[in-house]
Amino acid sequence: MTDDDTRRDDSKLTRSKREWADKKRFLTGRIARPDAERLPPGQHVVTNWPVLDLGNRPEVPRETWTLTIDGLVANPVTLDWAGLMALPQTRSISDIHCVTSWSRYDNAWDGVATRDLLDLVRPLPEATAVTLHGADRYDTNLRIEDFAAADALVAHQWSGKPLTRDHGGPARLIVPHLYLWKSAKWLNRIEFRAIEEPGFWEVNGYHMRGDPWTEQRYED
Ligand SMILES: Nc1nc2c(c(=O)[nH]1)N[C@H]1C(S)=C(S)[C@@H](COP(=O)(O)O)O[C@H]1N2
Ligand SMILES: [Mo]
Repeated sequence: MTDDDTRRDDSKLTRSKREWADKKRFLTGRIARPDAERLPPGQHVVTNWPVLDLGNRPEVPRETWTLTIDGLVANPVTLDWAGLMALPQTRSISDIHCVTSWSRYDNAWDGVATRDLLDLVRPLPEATAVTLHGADRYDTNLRIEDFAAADALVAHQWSGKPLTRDHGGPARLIVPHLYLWKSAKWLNRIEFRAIEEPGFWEVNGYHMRGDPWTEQRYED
């Protein structure tokens, strides 16, 4: 990357951040946590990476993969693989917390930050939520400010290698600050909505938001 490129990226990021600050949107109120408080309540650390899903793991080749971003946005798009790769690429290291009680530290993700996707599609003012759709017909809901978290991304690599089919490759969502069921695998559609509609697990009793720090596991 040349100095010119660096400057251009910085100014673009600065511009987006200023716009969000102006709109007072996407403020998640997260604070940095000391290492001793790294593990949310009721969780234990694993070093393997369990596979969890509905059992139907679709084979989606990169050649035919698409991601549609539509609903309440000014500029709906359907990206193919080249289109995803042409967007700014982000590396982000984060912990995973699964509602079934395991956490896995220091996962290195490469992909496209959800903030860069927001810049591209420009949600309309009435958009307050997104539904994420997987190619296995799974879906899950997020508030727009959770989707827009600084470390959330559409990930296509884990530990520097292409994301495997079992873990949702070629591309999945990663929203590190919520339980992992929010992170849709085999992601093929992001739908912006005015009203937050519960997804697959949310209809089946899981919490609408899923914050591990306050143990939002199931709705009462
Ligand atoms: N498309 C899709 N995404 C999904 C699921 C699924 O069944 N289908 N399961 C969710 C659940 S419940 C969990 S715990 C995580 C598991 O991700 P992993 O298999 O990579 O650990 O994926 C989430 N994303
Ligand atoms: Mo899960």
